[in-house]
Amino acid sequence: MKNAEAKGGIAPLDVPIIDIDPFATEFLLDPYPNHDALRDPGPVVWLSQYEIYAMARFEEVRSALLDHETFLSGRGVGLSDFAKQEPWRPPSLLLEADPPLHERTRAIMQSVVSPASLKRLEPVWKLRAESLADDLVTRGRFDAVADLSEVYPMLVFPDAVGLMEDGREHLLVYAATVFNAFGPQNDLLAESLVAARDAAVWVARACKRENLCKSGWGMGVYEAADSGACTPEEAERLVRSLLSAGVDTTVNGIATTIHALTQFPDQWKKLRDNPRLVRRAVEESLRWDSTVQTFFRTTSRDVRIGGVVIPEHSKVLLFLGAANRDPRKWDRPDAFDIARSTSGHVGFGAGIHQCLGQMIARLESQLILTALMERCGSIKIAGPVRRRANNTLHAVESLPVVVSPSS
Ligand code: QZP
Repeated sequence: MKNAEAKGGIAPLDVPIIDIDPFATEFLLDPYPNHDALRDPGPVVWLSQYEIYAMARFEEVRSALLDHETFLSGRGVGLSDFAKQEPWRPPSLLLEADPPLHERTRAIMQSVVSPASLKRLEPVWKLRAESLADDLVTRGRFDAVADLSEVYPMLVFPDAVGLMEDGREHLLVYAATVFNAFGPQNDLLAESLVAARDAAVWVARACKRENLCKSGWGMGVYEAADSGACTPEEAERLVRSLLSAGVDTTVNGIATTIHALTQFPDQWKKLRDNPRLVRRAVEESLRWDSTVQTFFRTTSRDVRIGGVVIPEHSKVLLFLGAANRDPRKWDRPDAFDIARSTSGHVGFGAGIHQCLGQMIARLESQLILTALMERCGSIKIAGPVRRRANNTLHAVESLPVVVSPSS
């Protein structure tokens, strides 16, 4: 048994048993060849390596996400069951919480990260996207990760939160650990925890009221505490959520969108012919290669799915990335098609925990992609594409490209 943490028990009789390890490096680098083996045997499968249940079909994944009373988040959304094991950091009051706590914290965050605040930020974010795209097109050849997807979110998001300037480079190291920690205690997590020691200290400091500037989202959370919506300690933890969730996700989402467009040049052309498709391109990228590939829930009761009863207190692994390519739901699921309807995709999750920052993610992605496509006639892969293994994110490490200026 690989996991000391899940202790799901012996294999149930009525569930297809799969011995694939979805947290093995080869799987993490390229999950797609394995998805049929997870989806086809049935709506629920048993992963023998971790002794847990899993679901990879669209219908069941989406239904589980919508049923937050049966599929709990409060015992952690990773493999580790907080009821049995101490979490690596104090639990998130948002992600790793159930109602009624979650209702209160979610409302606070939604009032802070508001559409109005995004509208105010948009003009500056647009200028920064345009100036970065100007530089990149002048260079002609660049790495769409190191020079673009890791750069643009860092040019806009930390300022919007109101973070101190010094040490912002810790954000990506910290987030990589947050996402590795949803998986098992494998080498990836162990190495990540060591690498992130300084980053965790920095993040803790950055979340303090005295280190946030007056007019950012971070201070907005403390002001909610001032008006009685939460305690100052809760505010600090909620600011940590912004730092945990807000950078690595968009970094990899933007890289993936560019990766997709380089692999499907007809779609790049279609986008340039009709720039209004940029919204759809971003959404289709999330469906086609979901940044967040997996998440867990814990059952609050015995629940019947298909012919299977998952017992109460079971960890269940949800394959968002597999659901988003389920042929039972999507026509030509493996085709990246920016004109298709992606309605219902679970790339941002679904239900009460659906991505709080999705409007931020969309805005960043759309602005940088628009700036790029306005300036580049073509964009082509110009070297080896490297993936970065992460227990949750389908991450890109290097994406060398060459662009031609638009004529
Ligand atoms: C990470 C937190 C895709 C999500 C799991 C990203 C995420 C959301 C929230 C937090 C962390 O609240 O710390």
